[in-house]
Amino acid sequence: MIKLYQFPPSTNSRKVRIVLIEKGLDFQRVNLDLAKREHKSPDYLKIHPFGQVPALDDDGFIVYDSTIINEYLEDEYPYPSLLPKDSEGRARARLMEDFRDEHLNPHFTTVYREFRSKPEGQRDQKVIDQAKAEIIKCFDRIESELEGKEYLAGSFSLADIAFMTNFDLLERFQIPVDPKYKNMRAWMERLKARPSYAESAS
Ligand SMILES: N[C@@H](CCC(=O)N[C@@H](CS)C(=O)NCC(=O)O)C(=O)O
Repeated sequence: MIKLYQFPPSTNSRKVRIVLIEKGLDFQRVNLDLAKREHKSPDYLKIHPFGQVPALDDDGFIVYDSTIINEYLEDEYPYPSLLPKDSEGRARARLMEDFRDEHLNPHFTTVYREFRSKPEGQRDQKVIDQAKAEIIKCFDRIESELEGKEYLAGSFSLADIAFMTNFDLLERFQIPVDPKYKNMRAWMERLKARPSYAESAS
């Protein structure tokens, strides 16, 4: 039995949910409430030594960190494949996933924290605006990476899945994707139409 330790709104938890759904794997969701600091309990720290979500228990084998979990799932359950076959394509997928993890998602976390921890009126608008500007800067790279392609690494992959987890937040935080980003907008629609997008919402 696969168990996913997760916080439903966490984008990194959703990264793993989408992969499990795309691979048709049955799994049990074990929800932790970050607001109640359940991810720092002594029992959970035995599963994830840094007290973060997600973590995965596959029949007693425990692995944590969304990127490492998804690589594990790809190795252990290779069909359908979520990485290209060739080394160049695999490297490109991993580079784009890293771009989302390290250069895009942290700005969403900044905005999310302002929204979650403070009532409207007490939020630091300068911090929010700066983070939104950094998010919009990332669109140029996404747009050019998609030139002549349906997906970031050619075929649908772990790279696209990483970005899918942020689409809801673009709407929630009112960050428009300008019509000039034609490739990106078409790619977003393609990804949102996948059953795993709606099924992974929580
Ligand atoms: N690199 C890790 C990052 C995990 C992470 O930042 N998780 C957040 C939720 S999306 C979390 O657990 N935050 C609570 C904390 O760090 O105390 C991954 O991809 O799994």
